[in-house]
Amino acid sequence: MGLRFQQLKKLWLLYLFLLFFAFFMFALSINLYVASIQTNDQDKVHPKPQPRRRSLWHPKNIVAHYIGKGDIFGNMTEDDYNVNLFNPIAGEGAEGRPVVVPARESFRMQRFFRLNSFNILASDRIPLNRTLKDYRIKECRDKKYINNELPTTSVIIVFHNEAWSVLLRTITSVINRSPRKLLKEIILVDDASERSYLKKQLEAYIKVLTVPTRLLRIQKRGGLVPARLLGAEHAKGDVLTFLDAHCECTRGWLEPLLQRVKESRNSVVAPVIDIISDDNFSYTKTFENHWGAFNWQLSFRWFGNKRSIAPANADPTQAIASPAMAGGLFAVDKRYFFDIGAYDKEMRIWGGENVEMSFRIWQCGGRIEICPCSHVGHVFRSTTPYTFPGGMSEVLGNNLARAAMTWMDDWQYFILLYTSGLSLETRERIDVTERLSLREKLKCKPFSWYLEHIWPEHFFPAPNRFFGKIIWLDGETECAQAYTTHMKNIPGRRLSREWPRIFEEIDNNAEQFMSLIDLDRDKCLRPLERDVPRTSVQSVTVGDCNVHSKSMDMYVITPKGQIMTNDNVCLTYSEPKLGVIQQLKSRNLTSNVQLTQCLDDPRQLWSYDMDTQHISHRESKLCLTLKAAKIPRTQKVEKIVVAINCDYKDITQKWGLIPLPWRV
Ligand SMILES: *[C@@H]1O[C@H](CO)[C@@H](O)[C@H](O)[C@H]1NC(C)=O
Ligand SMILES: *[C@@H]1O[C@H](CO)[C@@H](O)[C@H](O)[C@H]1NC(C)=O
Ligand SMILES: *[C@@H]1O[C@H](CO)[C@@H](O)[C@H](O)[C@H]1NC(C)=O
Ligand SMILES: *[C@@H]1O[C@H](CO)[C@@H](O)[C@H](O)[C@H]1NC(C)=O
Ligand SMILES: [Mn+2]
Repeated sequence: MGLRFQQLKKLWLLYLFLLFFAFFMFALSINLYVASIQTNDQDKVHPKPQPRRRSLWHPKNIVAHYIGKGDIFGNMTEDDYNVNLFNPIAGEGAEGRPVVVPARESFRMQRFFRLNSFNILASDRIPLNRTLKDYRIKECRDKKYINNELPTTSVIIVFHNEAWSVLLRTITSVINRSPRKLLKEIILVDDASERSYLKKQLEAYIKVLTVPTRLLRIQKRGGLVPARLLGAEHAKGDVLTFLDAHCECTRGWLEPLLQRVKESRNSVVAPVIDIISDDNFSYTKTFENHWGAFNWQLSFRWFGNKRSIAPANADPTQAIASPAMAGGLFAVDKRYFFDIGAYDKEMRIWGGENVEMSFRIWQCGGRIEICPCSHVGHVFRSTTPYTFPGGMSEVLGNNLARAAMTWMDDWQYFILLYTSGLSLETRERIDVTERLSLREKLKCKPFSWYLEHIWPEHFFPAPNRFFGKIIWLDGETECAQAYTTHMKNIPGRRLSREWPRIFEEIDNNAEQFMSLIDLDRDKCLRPLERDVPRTSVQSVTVGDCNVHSKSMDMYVITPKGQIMTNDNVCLTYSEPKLGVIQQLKSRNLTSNVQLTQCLDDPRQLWSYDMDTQHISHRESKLCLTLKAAKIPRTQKVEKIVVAINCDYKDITQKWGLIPLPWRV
C-alpha cells in the first residue's frame, strides 16, 4: 500500500512539474511577444528624433549634443528624478575614452539628457575610479614637490541635485589622485538638493571613505556664494580648494596649486580646465596657454592668443596671469580668502561672483593665475539644468550690476547701458555700500588701472578710444549730408589723419553727431549673419542701426587703429588670392574684409580720413565700400563690405563715426 502511494505521489509531482513548466514556457513566450510589440509601438509613437547637432567653429567648445525637444520625451516623473541607475562596467571610459551607449538605450539616453544637461547614461556606465591619462607636459611631470613643506588643503565641493555617479567620481578622483598628507578633508555642501539618493545614501557612502569627508546641508536654496562661504567657514586646511561637483582630477593636479599658493600667498590659482564631454564623457586636454577675461555683458570668456604682457620663452611650468577666473575651480590661501573679502554675500544663486572676485583680487593687490601643471577635467554644459529662484536674468543681472557698481568706476555705466535687463535705474535698487567700504579699507586700485595693466588688449571703451556706430554715408540721408558738411568744415582736417585727433574732433561734437543719426533710416556696419557663433569668421555688411546683433554693431576704435567689437572681435583685412583689380575685371570679387578674433596684427589696423570720409586698411591702402561679393563661408554672393582701391568720387566709400554714450 505504502509503496504504491509513494509511486503515485512521484508521478503526480512529475505531472504537476510538467504542467507548470509548460505553462511557464507559454507565459514566457507571450511575455516576449508582448514586449516586442511594445517596443515596436514605442518606436512608432515616439519616432526617434534626429539628435540636434550643434556645430561650432571654435575647437575649444563642446561639439555635439542630444537635446530632447519638449514633449517628445514626455514630462519627467518624480521617479525619473530620484532613481539612481549607476551601474558601472569595468573598463568603460578608461583612459578618458568616450562611452558608446548601446542603441537600444538611445531613447532613454535622450530623454534623460535634460535632467542634468549631460548624458547621465554615459556617466552611469563609467566606474568611479576610471583611469585617465597623464595630461601634463614633460616639464611638469619632471617637477618634484616636497610634500612635507606644502600647505594642507580642504577641498570644498558644492552641489545642487548633482547626479550620483558624477558627484562620486569627482570625490573619488580627489581622493585617489591627491597625496594623503596634503588632503586634510573634503567638505561637501549640499545646496538644498531634492534628489532622494543625495540624502541617507550619500551620508552612508561618505562614512567609509579613506579621507575625512563632511557633508553640510543648506535647507533653503542659496546658491554658490552662501554654500561656498559655509564650506570655507568649516574648513581646517591651510588652503581652500574649490571644485565643481562634476569634475575629475588628474595625476599631480594638487601639488602645483599648493606650491604656488605657498610661494605667493596673494595668488588665487586655477588649474588648466580640460573638457569632459557632456555627451559621451570623453576627456579632452585643452591648451595650457589659455587665459580668461569677459565680454561687454561681463560673461566670462576664454582666450587663447598670445599675451603681450607674457614674457616670451618663459618657464612653461610657471603660473600664467589671467585677467579673470572662470570661478568653478581654484585654490586660495584660507586667510587671504577672508582678508580680501571672501565673496559678496548679496550675490544670489550663480553667476557674476567670479567676475567680482577677479576685479577684487587684482585691484586690491592680489593675482589670478592659471597653473599649467595642474589639469582638472570639468563637464561643460550648454544649458544650465538648475532652477533659478527669482528668475535667471533677474538674478544674474543683479549679481553683475553689483560687480560693476563696486569695482568698475566709470565703466559701470557701460555695463548698465548695454546689458539687456539692466539700465541706469538699476542703480537705485542695488546697495553696494558695504562692498565699497571694503574697497576703501583694502585701498584698492581703480578700474582704469586694471584695464591698462592687467588686460591691456581689452576691447572696452576708454577715454582715449572711440565708441559708437560706424555708418555708411551713401550720400542720400540727411545724416550723410550733414556729416559730410561738418567734416568738410573742420579747419586743418587735411593735416592729420591720426586717430587721437579724430577722436578729439568727434568727442567735441558728440551731441551734434548723435543728433544727426536717424536710426531707422541710416545703415550701420554690422555682421552679415545674426546668429553665427562669436568665434567664427564673419563677413560684414551694413544694415538696420537699431538691431543690436549681440552688440556687434557697436565698435571701439583704439588710437593704434584697431576697430574692435564685443567678444574680442576685430575688423580684419585678408588679402585675396587674386588682386582686387583682377577680381573686379572678372567680376568675381571675394570678400576680403571680415570680423575675426583680435590679434596684434597689421591686418587689423585701419585709418580714417576726415576729408574724404574713407576708412582704409593701413597697409594695403584699400578703402571700405559695399559690393556684391562671394562669401567664403557659404560661397554665396551677397552685398557685403569689401576693401577696394580708394576713389574720392565714389560716394559708396564714405563712412561716418557716430559716438554713443558710455559714461554718465
Ligand atoms: C507636461 O507638463 C506640462 C506642465 O507642466 C503640461 O502642460 C503638459 O501637458 C505635460 N505633458 C505631458 C505629456 O504630460
Ligand atoms: C577600481 O575599483 C575596483 C573596486 O571597486 C577595483 O576592482 C579596480 O581595480 C579599481 N580600478 C583601478 C584602476 O584602480
Ligand atoms: C565624444 O564627444 C566628443 C566631444 O563632445 C567628440 O569630439 C567625440 O567625437 C565623441 N566621441 C564619440 C565616440 O562619439
Ligand atoms: C569667375 O566666375 C566665372 C563664372 O562664375 C568663372 O567661369 C570664372 O572662371 C571665374 N573667374 C575667376 C578668375 O575666378
Ligand atoms: Mn561647472
